Amino acid sequence: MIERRYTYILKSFIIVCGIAFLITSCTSTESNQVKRDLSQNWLFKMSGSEEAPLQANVPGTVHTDLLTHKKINDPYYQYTEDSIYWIERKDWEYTRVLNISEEDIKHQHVDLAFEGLDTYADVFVNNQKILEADNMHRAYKIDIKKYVQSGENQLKVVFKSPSIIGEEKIKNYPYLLPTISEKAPIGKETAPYTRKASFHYGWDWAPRLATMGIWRPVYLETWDEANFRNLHFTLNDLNPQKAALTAKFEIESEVDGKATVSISDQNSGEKLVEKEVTLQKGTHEYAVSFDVNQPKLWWTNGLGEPHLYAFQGTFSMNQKSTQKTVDYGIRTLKLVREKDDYGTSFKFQLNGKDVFIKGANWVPGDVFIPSVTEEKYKWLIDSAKDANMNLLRVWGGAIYENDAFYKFCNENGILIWQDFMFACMHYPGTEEFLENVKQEAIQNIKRLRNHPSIAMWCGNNEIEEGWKPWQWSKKYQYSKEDSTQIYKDYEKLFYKLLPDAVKEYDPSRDYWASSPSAKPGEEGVRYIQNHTSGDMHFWGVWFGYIPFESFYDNSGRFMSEYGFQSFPEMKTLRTFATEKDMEYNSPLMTFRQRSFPQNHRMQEIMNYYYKRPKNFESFVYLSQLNQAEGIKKAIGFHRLSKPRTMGTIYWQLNDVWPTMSWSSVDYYGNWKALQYFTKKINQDVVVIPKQHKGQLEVYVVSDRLEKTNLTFEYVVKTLEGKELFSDRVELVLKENESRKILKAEKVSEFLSSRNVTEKAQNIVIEYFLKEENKIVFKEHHFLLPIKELHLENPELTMSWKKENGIYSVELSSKKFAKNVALTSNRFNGKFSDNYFDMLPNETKTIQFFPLEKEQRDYQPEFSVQSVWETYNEKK
Ligand code: BMA
Repeated sequence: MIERRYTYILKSFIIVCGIAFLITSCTSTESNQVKRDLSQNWLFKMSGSEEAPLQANVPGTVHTDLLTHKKINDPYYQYTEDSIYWIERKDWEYTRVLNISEEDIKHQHVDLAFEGLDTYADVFVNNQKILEADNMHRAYKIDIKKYVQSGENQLKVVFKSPSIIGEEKIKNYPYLLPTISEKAPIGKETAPYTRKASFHYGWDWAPRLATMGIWRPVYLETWDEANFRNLHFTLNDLNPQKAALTAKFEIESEVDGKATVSISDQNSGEKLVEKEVTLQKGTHEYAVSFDVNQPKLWWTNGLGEPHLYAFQGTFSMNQKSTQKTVDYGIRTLKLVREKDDYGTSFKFQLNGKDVFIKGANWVPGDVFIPSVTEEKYKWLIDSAKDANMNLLRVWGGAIYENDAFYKFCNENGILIWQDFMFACMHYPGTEEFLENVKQEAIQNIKRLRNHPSIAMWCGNNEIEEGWKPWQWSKKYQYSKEDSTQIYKDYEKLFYKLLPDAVKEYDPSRDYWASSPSAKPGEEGVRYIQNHTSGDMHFWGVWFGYIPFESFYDNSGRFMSEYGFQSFPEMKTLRTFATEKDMEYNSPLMTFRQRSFPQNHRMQEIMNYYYKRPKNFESFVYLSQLNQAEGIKKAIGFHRLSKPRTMGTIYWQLNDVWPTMSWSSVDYYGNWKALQYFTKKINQDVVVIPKQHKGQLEVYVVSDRLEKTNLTFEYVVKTLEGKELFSDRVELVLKENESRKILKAEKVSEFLSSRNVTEKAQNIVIEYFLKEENKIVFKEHHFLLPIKELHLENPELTMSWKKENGIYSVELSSKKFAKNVALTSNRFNGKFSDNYFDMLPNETKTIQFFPLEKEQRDYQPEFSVQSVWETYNEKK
């Protein structure tokens, strides 16, 4: 008995120190709250099935559990998606034995906690129902003390079909709610009624795989007298000498009594403050203020170090203590919307400085969210950082992300535009629905508000846009009354409930009702996105059949979405397609494409700029290059348009499954051409040529917060490498400046005024920025579409070696080579550079970084191509 007890205390001690809480050290005092992870030993089966239950993974999903037992084919392979639709029409049971010790039962509280249940889940302890969960975005905690006894107890979670329940809800609602993107006919679109990641019902980049499961950790927590529920830091005042902060301890207490709260800095070991507090029965907050001297600030990627303090809060009562540690960044951040020469600004000010935002929209790393490993989060956020981004937008049709996501963003200086989980549809306005959403909002605000990376909260994605410009009211033929009611319900949620929750639980952060919108709160005009106010989604280039140059006519104050699709590389395609599927418009590739302009759209725009590719492999390469060139034009134009435009985030960084899409990093983590182009165009000082409507302008742009001395140099050359003209200008750029440096009313005049008689087909202009005689930026510019250039066989050669665990690939070209691209044929990963031009007789060494470390000992295989090979057979 004594031995058992000792093992138990030891186990608890280890768990408290390591697993669930973010505790970085333990004091010698006992903890009042003991957590026990319950992710092991689960079994699952279809409800009503006679078959023996099978081992399940928790956190996990029904689909991935079925796959593990080979009960279904790979959901991402070919057409499997449709053949496994039946899974979401069934109910599923997850069970495990819950061992409760004599010691557990002695505690005043035995809480069963689910951090996430997807979605309609009835939870039973010893066959007594203790919970009916109906919101994937909420955590649930229930005191089960009265339902358990010492020894073995039965825990069961029954997941009910989200679409069958959804269809019931449709029947019970007075009218259909408008929605787009769900893969279901009108009348069967259930997403608006269910608080589940909307993209699970199908989206224009996602399959319909409406899974179920215990998708986040589950644990047991025993405690007595008092529970340290939440710790919240706020910054009250900041100057170079001192940051004045308040820490609020949320304590649930059974008793009135004395307790101590303290804050220490885990990095320096210094105790910053300690205070005795008088606890009152119930759940209350206890505040303690403290200062940090000579504070080190948190800065975004590119502007400085994202310094993090490890503040540990300790709550002690009756010789027992509980700790929580928070990685906290000291910074001020606000969204500035004030009248200016162009309308109303939309810019983020970090530590008092205007920051030009460069980033992308983020979707989950997998349809089956529990499958996203920490390594995958890290890889993707490192990819954002490497591409010189400083913001990701957590888009509203998916999930409030996992803690790992925020942690990596904090550490890498990546800001987050955090949507609430509402996108492209209207929602019920019932009391019940609103109360559910209120709890969801409060919980998620409280979970996320300490992260320095979170820049602001946004109510929804594209609902204001849907209501007016997309004319949902007409599409669903609502009566005047229903239409009025739907919009009233919209306002209740996005102009009252959510902003009130932000005001109460995270008052220092800004709230923006909908992305895009122009003037939230101003009756009558708020929904129309425009160029003078608010944020803007510009989709003309993909949906509107217009070329990339139209980005130049469509920039607003902050570009929060725009994009163009490409295919992922062949290695990725081969994971879901067979050789006979390898055509851009084959039945499989058409099935896979969920956006209405279809794969043809890629081909069509590609034809403006490139010669017809000789085969599918060349098409895939060109699709990526074409996407990269197009989005580069957009980013470049947004950047040179500062201070009118103060942010550019394209759609989308990553993928939820292997497919063709707007992403710049594919499902397996391989960088597409766009990611390499983004890395370059996002550098802090750049040259941006803009050639539009026959006119040429060249800009130098700096995102630095200090004055910069640069030399701008340009060289006009033939493709054979002969210099025809060169010039240079010394520059002193102000902080955050965009300066026009060259201009030609007519592109042809650019050459003639420099006495260049060579034909534009044979011309490349090289732009350089030099700082202290070092090249800090280099760019090629062609005056004609690439298909009109006089390219010759570059005779590329390649060899590779491995030294000290690093792969380097050596490349050489005999002639000018346009957009030389390396592909790793076996291993996923990224190169130090890719899709670059090579001058005649140039050699270049490129490194390859495989994604999975354990693959380092295998032999990779690389291949290389450039534009010339897309329409010529190699000789
Ligand atoms: C945006 C997003 C998504 C969508 C994407 C591509 O507007 O908000 O809803 O997937 O466009 O169409």
